[in-house]
Amino acid sequence: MTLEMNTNLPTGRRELSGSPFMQAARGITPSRVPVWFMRQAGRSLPEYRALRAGTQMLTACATPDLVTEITLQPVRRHHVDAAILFSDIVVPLKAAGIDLDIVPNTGPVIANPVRDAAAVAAMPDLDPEHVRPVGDAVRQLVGELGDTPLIGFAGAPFTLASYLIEGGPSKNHERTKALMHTDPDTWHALLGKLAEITLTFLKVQADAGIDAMQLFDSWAGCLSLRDYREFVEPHTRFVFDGLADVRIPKIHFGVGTGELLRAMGESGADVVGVDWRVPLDEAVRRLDGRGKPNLVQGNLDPALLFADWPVLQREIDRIVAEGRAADGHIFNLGHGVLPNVDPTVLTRVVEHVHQLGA
Ligand code: 1CP
Repeated sequence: MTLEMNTNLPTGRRELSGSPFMQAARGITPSRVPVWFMRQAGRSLPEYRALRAGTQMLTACATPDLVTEITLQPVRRHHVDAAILFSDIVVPLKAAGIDLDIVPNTGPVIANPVRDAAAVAAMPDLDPEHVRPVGDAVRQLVGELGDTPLIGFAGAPFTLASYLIEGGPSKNHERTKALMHTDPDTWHALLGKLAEITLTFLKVQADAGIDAMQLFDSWAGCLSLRDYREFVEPHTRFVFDGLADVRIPKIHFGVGTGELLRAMGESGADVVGVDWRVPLDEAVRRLDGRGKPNLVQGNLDPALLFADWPVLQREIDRIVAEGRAADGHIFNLGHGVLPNVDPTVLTRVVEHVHQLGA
């Protein structure tokens, strides 16, 4: 089954009909199984560490030449089937005027966490002008990528809310869940604002020419299905609904989302990212019957990149075989590349997936 809605490309966008990534993301049998890696740019690459030396993460994200070069590095090195824009999920929050920083070895840290109705009311909106450097980087990249598609991305409202409420990375998301249940009005007001910011950020990238997009709800897997449906899904759906006219493949991903796969697959995305906990054929069973193709992305455990090659090869073979249950499979990890992985292993994974054929 093909995703007809995605074959009507807006004028001006690159066609890329021969790209295995675009084919699989549209439910068309690709010439080979496409592969890219979440966090393929970044600390696993010595050329990235050299380029980033002395430049703050958020400064790098606002410098189009740096974004372009860092985005291209893993494409040149690993011959992956897609590039992902080098940026971060907190970039639009910072650009809107929220006081935050990305602290090395920690992650995003928010100066004034958002924990009550007054703080939500005071939150700024995102003007597309605020993220102009991101659009500039996308325009530069589509000119340099040749036949390789560019994936844009954003953080989903829930995952962004967790950083804003907790003030930084969190293991248990306790303040987030407490606010959600104690003060649902404030919760929905916050997620509504974040959904607007996310939509604006993705529209800027779409207008600049990205070929696909991924909405990261990395931490949604900490929620029950009931809470996800009530407190999160309407806001995620608002984002996808707002992009309905942007006819490029939309991927939706989170970690530990086995119980949520169906709901995530009903929120407006075309492709569902799966972590390593659920085999892809089982993920397809959970998604099936939505009246649209079952398109999946994943799901090699990033820790297994540290295993011996024969072990890793068996895992790749298993995942590609299980992926054949889907109408389209994009090979990826089940979460991001870990920083101290040997990058030559990543190149070898790409070669092996490509050798396995269509
Ligand atoms: O190559 C690529 O994949 C693009 C780069 C990329 C992406 C897709 C970065 C660069 N960040 C992201 C998205 C992102 N950022 C997510 C969603 C993806 C995921 O689940 O991994 C999340 C949750 C964040 C938040 C974030 N930013 C963290 C995680 C903290 C936590 O809660 O555990 C961290 C460490 C950052 C900083 C960051 N983002 C990116 C890089 C290369 C870095 C490290 C920079 C530095 O420390 O200087």
